[in-house]
Amino acid sequence: MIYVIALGSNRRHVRHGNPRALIEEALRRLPGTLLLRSDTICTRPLGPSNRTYANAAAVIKSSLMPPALLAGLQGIERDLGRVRSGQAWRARTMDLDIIFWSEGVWATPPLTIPHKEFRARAFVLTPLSTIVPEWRDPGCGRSVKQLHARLLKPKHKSCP
Ligand code: A4P
Ligand code: MG
Repeated sequence: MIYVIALGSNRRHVRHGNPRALIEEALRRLPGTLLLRSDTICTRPLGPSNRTYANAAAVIKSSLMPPALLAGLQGIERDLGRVRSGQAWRARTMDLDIIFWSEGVWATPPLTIPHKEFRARAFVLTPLSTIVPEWRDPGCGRSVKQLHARLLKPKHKSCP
C-alpha cells in the first residue's frame, strides 16, 4: 500500500534539535520505504500555539494496514518526545497524520482517511502539491493541485 503522510513540529527536542531536524529524523523512521518527500517549510501556527511550525509531507510504501500504521506513527511521535496531555493542538515535537492511502477511504474510529481537515490547511496542501499534485481526494474527486488552488484563491465577498 502507498500512504501520504503529513509531518509537523513546532517544538525543539533536547537531543534531536529544532523542528526542521525533527522532521528529518521522523522521515528516517517512517515505517515503510520512503518514495517521495517534500522540502520542509515554515508555517504560521493555526490554533492556540504561537510557535512557528515546520511542515513537510512524504509518500511511503508499507505493508501495514491503516490502524497498524497509525500505531507505528504514534510510536514515532512518542519516541521523538511528543507529550499527550489531552489538550488539543498544544505545541508538539512531532505530529504525524495519515492524509491518503492508495485504497481510498478508511472510516473506522478512531481513524479517518483522508484526514478530515486537510482540505482547509495550506500547511498540508502546500507540501503535498509539490510531491503528489495529481493525487485525487476520494471524497470529492478533486486533485491536490485543485484543492490547493481553491484554498489559496482570494475569497471575494458577493455584492449586495
Ligand atoms: N486520527 C483520525 N484520523 C487520523 C489520521 N488520518 N491521521 C485520530 C492521524 N490521526 C488520525 O490526533 C488525534 C487523534 O486523531 C489520534 O489519536 C488518531 O486516532 P493527534 O495527532 O493525537 O492530536 P492532535 O494532532 O492534537 O490533533 P489533530 O486533530 O491531529 O490536530 P491536527 O489536525 O494535526 O492539528 N499549524 C501549522 N502551521 N502547522 C501544523 O502542523 N498542526 C496542528 C495540529 C495545529 N496547527 C498547526 C499544525
Ligand atoms: Mg495529529
